[in-house]
Amino acid sequence: MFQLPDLPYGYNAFPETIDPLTMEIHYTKHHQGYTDKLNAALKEANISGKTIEEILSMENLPDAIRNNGGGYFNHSLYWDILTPGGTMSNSFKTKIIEDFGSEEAFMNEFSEAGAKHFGSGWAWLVQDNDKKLHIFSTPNQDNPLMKVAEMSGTPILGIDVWEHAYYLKYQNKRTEYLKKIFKIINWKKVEARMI
Ligand code: MN3
Repeated sequence: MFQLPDLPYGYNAFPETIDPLTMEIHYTKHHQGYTDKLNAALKEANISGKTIEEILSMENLPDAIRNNGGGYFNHSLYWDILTPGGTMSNSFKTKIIEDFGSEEAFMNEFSEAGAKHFGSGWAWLVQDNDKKLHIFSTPNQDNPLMKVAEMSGTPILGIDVWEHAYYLKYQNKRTEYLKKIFKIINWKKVEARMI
């Protein structure tokens, strides 16, 4: 059984970026819903004793596990890598410059991946087996651990671009949400997820 992870902060942790009502609904309804439905789908499929990473990287995932397991993992990552006023370490900045040219180019490419993604989905920063970082987006609750993803690897940063993540505060302005959320990324945690 998977449990909804505790939020590392209160609903009012970043009111300038994520309004408390959006965070509360997103966490207590959406994330909780994916968690409950994942547990039900795993029971149905007789799967137990595996980590969420092991489950999501299986071949031919049933839709209910793909969607709800993705929702469970993706939101757990999302809440974990936010913090008020995060800054990048020099070593992480160096890695970003090495793989994207500059910090600005990285931010632009990431924002564009999120902004241009059609419909619901996620924007990702992923590390491949050669330790190089890549940016891409996935539809719905898919993620880079899944065989269906256009590129697989270790997800180290994931940003939710479903409308439920930003619509109350930003309405249709997804780009504004992406710009603001970059100011509350916990870069130390992102860096710690690198392989
Ligand atoms: Mn969401």
